[in-house]
Amino acid sequence: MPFTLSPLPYASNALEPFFDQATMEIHHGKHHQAYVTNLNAALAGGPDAETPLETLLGKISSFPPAVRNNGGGHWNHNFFWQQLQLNNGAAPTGALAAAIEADLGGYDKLKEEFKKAATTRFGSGWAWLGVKEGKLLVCSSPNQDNPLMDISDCKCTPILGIDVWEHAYYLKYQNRRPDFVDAFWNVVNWDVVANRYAAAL
Ligand code: MN3
Repeated sequence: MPFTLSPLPYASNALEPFFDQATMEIHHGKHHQAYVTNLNAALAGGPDAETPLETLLGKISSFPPAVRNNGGGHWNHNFFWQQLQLNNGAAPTGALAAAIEADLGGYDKLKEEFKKAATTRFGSGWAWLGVKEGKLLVCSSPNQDNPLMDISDCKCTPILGIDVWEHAYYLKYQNRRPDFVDAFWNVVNWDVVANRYAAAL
């Protein structure tokens, strides 16, 4: 079984009150675990059971939907957990802040564009902040697709992502996806995002 669920890098109540403990525990322990279990089942016995996940995503068009959905689900959730930390409303700083200003018109514009991408994604999916040819961009993808997939229409190196599946917010925010997106800015670990940005350049 090559793929495993890593523990959250903080306590499940560490992001209260913005991301509630019950949602975090179900989201990580049940939803993310299911992607891992189903990805391993989909690859079991085949030639790609040991292939690195990012390699699979880069040629995902050659795999059945179970690999696309669960491989995307596993990668996306790892990416999501790692970038979260209670930040007391802090804004990005340094080179990342300068790039947000230059490429997107500032942090308020980033929040506006990101919210638009997250709330207009019909059904389930993700919104992303990514780097393409040295510039920041905002986009979204359906289901568990992501910008690393060869089939993606928002191909880039993602540095920040939000899960807008109802399972990510329904217990606390019910149908209010826009409120969940607003709350998200209180739990972004900007050091992680800045490091991803530097690595993407
Ligand atoms: Mn999810």
